[in-house]
Amino acid sequence: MARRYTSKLTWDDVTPEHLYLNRRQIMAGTGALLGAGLIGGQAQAQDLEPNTWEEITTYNNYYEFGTGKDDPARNAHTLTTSPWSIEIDGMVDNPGTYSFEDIMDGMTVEERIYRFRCVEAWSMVIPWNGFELADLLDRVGVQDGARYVAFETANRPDEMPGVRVPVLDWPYREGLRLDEARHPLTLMATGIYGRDIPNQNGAPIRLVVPWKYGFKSIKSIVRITLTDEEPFASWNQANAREYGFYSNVNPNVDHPRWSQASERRIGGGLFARREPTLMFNGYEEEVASLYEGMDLEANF
Ligand SMILES: Nc1nc2c(c(=O)[nH]1)N[C@H]1C(S)=C(S)[C@@H](COP(=O)(O)O)O[C@H]1N2
Ligand SMILES: [Mo]
Repeated sequence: MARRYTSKLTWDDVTPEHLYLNRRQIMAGTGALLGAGLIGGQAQAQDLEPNTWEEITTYNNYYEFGTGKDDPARNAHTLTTSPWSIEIDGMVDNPGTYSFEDIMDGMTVEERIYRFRCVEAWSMVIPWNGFELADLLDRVGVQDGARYVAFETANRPDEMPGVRVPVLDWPYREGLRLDEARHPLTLMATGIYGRDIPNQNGAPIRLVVPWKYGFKSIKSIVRITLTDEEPFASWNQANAREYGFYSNVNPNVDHPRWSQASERRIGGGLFARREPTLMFNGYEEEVASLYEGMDLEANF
């Protein structure tokens, strides 16, 4: 069901220009790409071939609906996503409970094809529809002194069979530093392939932070809090040795139990392949400056 804010932009209109150029280069044929320096571009272009709707919506992590990859697609239909509202509180000028419709009103919804990298070393490419989180933060007015943004997922035992099991300390919560939250790549997603986001992917609204491992991209958000303290983050709290607060994709820092140097692209059948994992999931040019001077092995 299309909503009135659904964008009519095409992929080429919104894909970051250097990625778009890589797409064009590969379509022009591989012969011209064999010079050193363009090989990386070629790999990036291949990475941006989107996964199918079927793959994106049937292979999920959403522990509120079970821990199996196929559990969310089977179980998440019980989640009521309309009406929906988000409580925005903490260090903001205009705290309050905002309906989904209020939030969407006047927002510029774009289509963005992002690489997605799960900490479990699989990946997809997903065409999201969404707006920049920075636009929402500007609307509510972030107060001086705020340094972090905390997010919370709905916690509904009646609708979410998974929260009756203490796999995590529910509700699912995540956090970003304010500059990460304000980065133009950070999206509040409401759609996939131009359709409303399906429940298993985090309906009606979820975060997408493409340079971080998938678990930072929290689903079905009901609360956003501006704070001056590092927020509670579910996986970090569950196992701080394995999951850091930052969780930036980094092929040089292994998970204690497996390598992060490569990833398995979901789908593709006969063409299924492992690909090298890129620093910051391929968004290094855009986001590396956020972490200048930080030890990324200590702050993983
Ligand atoms: N509320 C909530 N958000 C969540 C999760 C979850 O279990 N609960 N799983 C995370 C993990 S580990 C991943 S890999 C992504 C998966 O997003 P997708 O199913 O849309 O691909 O969602 C993230 N957001
Ligand atoms: Mo994940």
